[in-house]
Amino acid sequence: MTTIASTPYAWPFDGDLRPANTALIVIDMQTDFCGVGGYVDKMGYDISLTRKPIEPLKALMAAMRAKGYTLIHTREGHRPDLSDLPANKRWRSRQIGAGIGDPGPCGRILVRGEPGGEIIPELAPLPGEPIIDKPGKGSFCATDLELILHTRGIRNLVLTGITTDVCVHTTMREANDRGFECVLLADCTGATDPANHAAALHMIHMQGGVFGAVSDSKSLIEAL
Ligand code: C5J
Repeated sequence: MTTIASTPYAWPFDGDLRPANTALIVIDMQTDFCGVGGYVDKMGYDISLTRKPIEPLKALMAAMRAKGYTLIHTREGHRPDLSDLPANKRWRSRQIGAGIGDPGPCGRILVRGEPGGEIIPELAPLPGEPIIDKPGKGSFCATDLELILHTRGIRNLVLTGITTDVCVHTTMREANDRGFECVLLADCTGATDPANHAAALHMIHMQGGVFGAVSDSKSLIEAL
């Protein structure tokens, strides 16, 4: 029986935490979301907030790799022909001066294969670690993530990356509805607005852990 220090309950609920049934999901640690000249920077948000998780994530990824856990990375982005970009998503991004598909300092904004779409070198995936390219906020929508998790026998998910209130939360909700047991690590996530980060963590605590639990990298590494 292994659980980690987490709230509102000790995670995972049944104490069955093993490398064979648990994956670390690292969401959208791309230049577009935390690099100079990327999408978030172009929108005028403070990228120091979305860069906060980098150092804790480095340590966590090393610890989980050393213990044989599965690591899965995601990237938000669109096909170069933009055939998977809804018109309203493009229109809204243009309202804030960072039109998806338009040229920017890191190549076409939020387009697959462009420099801005790459995962930052500090957190680069190792060969063999799956990378999920997703067109939306959730990592399950229009991807093969669920199939990969089932194929590997994974049922516990450790959720990290950016942004807490958007892609990380959407993925946690999607995963919870599919029966996965989820924990979000507060120090390994970040949002473009600190109040939204705090609210996203608070929401998880409702209803006995409405989408799962909240912990931090230190607690998980200790338990490993
Ligand atoms: C957003 C994300 N915020 N990775 N994407 O558009 O959270």
